[in-house]
Amino acid sequence: MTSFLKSNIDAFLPVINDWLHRLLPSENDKPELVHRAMRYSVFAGGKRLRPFLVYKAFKWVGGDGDIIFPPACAIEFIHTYSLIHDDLPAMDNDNLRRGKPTCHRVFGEAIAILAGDALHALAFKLLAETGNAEIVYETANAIGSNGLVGGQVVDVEMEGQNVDEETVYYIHSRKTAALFTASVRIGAILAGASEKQLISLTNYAKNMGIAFQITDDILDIIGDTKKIGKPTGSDIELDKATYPKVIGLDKSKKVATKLIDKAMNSLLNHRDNRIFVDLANYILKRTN
Ligand code: GRG
Repeated sequence: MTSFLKSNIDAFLPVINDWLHRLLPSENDKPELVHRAMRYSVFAGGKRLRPFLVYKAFKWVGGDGDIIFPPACAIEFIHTYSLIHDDLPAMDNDNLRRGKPTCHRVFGEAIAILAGDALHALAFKLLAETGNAEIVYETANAIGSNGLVGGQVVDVEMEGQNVDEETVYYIHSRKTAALFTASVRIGAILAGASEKQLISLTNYAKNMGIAFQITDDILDIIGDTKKIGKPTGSDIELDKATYPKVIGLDKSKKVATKLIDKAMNSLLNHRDNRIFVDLANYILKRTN
C-alpha cells in the first residue's frame, strides 16, 4: 500500500468507526442481545473499504460536510449484514470472520439472522434520512435479487458444479462488485455528480470489485489465515465457483490485473484520481 493511501485510510478509520459507534443502538438498549450481536460483528474488524469509497467518491466530486457519514455507515452495515448471513450454517458455515468467531457461533443462529436483518433495516433508515430517494434506489437495486442476493444465489447453486468463466463473472459482479459500485455511486450522487463522473466511477468500481473477489478467491488458497481473519481452503472444501477453480491461479492473477487496469483506465482522463489508482493497485497486491 502506498503511503498516500495508507495515510488516507489511517485518517478515515477513527472517524468512520466513531460514526458507526454513534449510529448503532447501544448494547444497553432493549433488546440488548441483538444490539450486542450487531455491534459485535461491526466492530469485529474490517477494512471499511466500502465506506471509504463512499466518502472518497463524495469528496472527489466536490462534496463537503458530515452528511456523507450516515450513508457511508449504511453501506458498512449492509456489508456486515451480508457477512453475518454468508457465514451461517445454511450458507458457508464459517466459524471465523475478521479473526473472531462468527456471529452465529457467539449468539446463535436466530440472533445472527436477526442481527443481519436489523443492520439491513438500520441501513435503509439512514439512507432514507438523507431525503435522497436516488441513493435508496441505488442501494436496494445493488443488494436485491439482481445484485448481492442474486450473486449469492448462484454462488450457492453452483457449489460442487462444473462452472464456466462467464458464470463466475456473473457471481462476482453481483455478490461483490455491486456493493462497491453502489458505494461510489451514492457518494457521487450525494455530491451532485455529472453523468460522466458517474459512468467513470461505476466502471472503476465494477472492475475493481470483480478483481477484489478474485483476489479474495486467491487468498483463500495461498493467503495467511492470521492476516485474512478466516481459515483458508474453504472454497475448495465447498467446491465453490471461483476463478482459480475454473482457470487456475496464474490465469486468475492475470484476469485480476487486467480488471484493475480497466478500473484505472476509467478514471484516466479525470483529475485527482490518485486515491482511486492507489486503492486499485492495493487490491491487486492485498494480503488481507
Ligand atoms: C442482501 C446484503 C445482502 C445479503 C444477502 C449473504 C448474501 C446475500 C451475500 C453475501 C455476499 C458476500 C459475503 C460476498 C463476499 C464479498 C467479500 C469479498 C467480502 C469480504 O470483504 P472485505 O475483505 O471484508 O472488504 P472486511 O472484513 O475487511 O470488511
